[in-house]
Amino acid sequence: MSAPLPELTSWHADWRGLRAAVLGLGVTGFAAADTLIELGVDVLVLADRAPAERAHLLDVIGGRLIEGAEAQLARDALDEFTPDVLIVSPGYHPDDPLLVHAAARGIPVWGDIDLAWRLRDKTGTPAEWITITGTNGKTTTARLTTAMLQADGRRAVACGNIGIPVLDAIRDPMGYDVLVVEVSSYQLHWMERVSPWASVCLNIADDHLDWHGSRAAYAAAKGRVYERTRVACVYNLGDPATERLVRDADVEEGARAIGFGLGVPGPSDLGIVDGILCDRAFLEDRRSTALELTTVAELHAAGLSAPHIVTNVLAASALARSLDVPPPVIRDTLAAFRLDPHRIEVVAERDGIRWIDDSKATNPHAADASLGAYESVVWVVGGLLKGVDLGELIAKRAGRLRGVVVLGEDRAAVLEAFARHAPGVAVAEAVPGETGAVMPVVARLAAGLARTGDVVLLAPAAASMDQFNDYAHRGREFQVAVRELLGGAADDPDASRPTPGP
Ligand code: UMA
Repeated sequence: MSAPLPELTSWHADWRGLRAAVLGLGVTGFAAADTLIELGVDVLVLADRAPAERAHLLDVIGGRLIEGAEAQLARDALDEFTPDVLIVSPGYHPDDPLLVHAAARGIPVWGDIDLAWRLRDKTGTPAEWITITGTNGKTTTARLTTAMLQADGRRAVACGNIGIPVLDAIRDPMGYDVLVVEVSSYQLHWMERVSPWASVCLNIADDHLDWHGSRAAYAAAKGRVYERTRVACVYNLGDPATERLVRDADVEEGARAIGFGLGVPGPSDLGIVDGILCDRAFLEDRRSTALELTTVAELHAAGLSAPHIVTNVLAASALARSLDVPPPVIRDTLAAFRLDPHRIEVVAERDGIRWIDDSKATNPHAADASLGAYESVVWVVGGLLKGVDLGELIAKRAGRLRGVVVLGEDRAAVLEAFARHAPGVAVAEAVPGETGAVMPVVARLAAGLARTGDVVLLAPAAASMDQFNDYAHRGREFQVAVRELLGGAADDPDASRPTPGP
């Protein structure tokens, strides 16, 4: 018999003999099963579909698997197994029949992040956690924060929704000083124990409404990032909803609210004064002085000067400053930092037309930030809309649009939205060619619409899985099509990065 559930709050507790069901065999499910088996727990994995390689590995390490979409079968397996606890992968909807069944049986459900929090003392002194969420910019902010901490000599790793399960990070034999945890709204839904050093919700806009059911439920999930924060709740001065979430959160005594924004910072904020990024939060005399972090000109040179990226830089700086990373280290880190591919990546410039791949803009909020960085745009938009309406965004940005190329499965809805909200804008529909490839069609249509001085911007405001494997695949196909259309080498794209607005 293991220790009772409430006592299982340490790697070194007695987990042996516990019975745990794990839902899902993706990245998370496998990490959970592997961890629990290492602790001597009896593990049963349930998944509608299980990748063959992971299923094999699970078998090798001694886990059992029930695979299949047959709900009754899964329920019977669960009943027979009589688990003490169920660990759920983030992709499962809370209304999933198995979760409902488990709830009816009174089986406690834990998310993988909470399980990792319980086990964080494996290698001795646990790492401090920084938690990062928001509709957009999570990954960039997590990478920036991690780079700043590493440059200051800390052992830090970005993990969580970024692709490395936190359960893998806490099991690293060398141990870490800081875990920079990117958390999705799905993971936040199940998060009840984590007590981070610092936390941030970068922004909130409509996304994943099909999963959460409503805007309010989505915002509530995001707000959980601030719960139990110990030192700094970092929020976006340009997005009042994030400040409300801080105010509503139950934080530890002494935790401070730290704002960031593109304007002049007040005391306790980070912001910009005359092109200089300043910290007025983490210094003794914050009433009358400020610390210089870097300049907008230096960010421009590093390709980090689009307004939404500058806000990510400010958020990451706040998180790093909460852990005392010195301003010169932040400055040097930013100068050397490069964004991941498919994030406002300049693909080519020809005849005064810039072609930009922001395939990572998978929702209207991200596309809005991208559109806002350019004056005259041929916008490549569409894909899987995930229950989100583009009307508001189209109406807001119609004045910047030279033309539009619409792609994706949900084309009809997008075309209809343009007809209603931007009737004067030229719209072309990209129907896949005979080979099934859509991006060559997109590139041709966009070239037909663009004029000198324009930007052709792939910022689809939608998910990619209707026509591509993921956003990276979509971006790659776009880049290949653009280069083929323009025929070989394009001009030096480095000279043409966007500059931030006011
Ligand atoms: N499964 C089912 N039925 C379901 C759902 C899942 O059988 O209804 C099973 C299958 O076995 C499948 C597995 O669960 O193979 C997949 O589980 P999952 O969807 O929870 O995904 P993981 O592979 O565990 O990856 C998850 C995150 N994915 C999602 O939340 C959808 C990854 O974020 C994250 O990197 C990883 O955990 C480690 O923390 C990806 C993501 O797309 C990048 N996130 C969304 C986003 O950023 O918008 C939220």
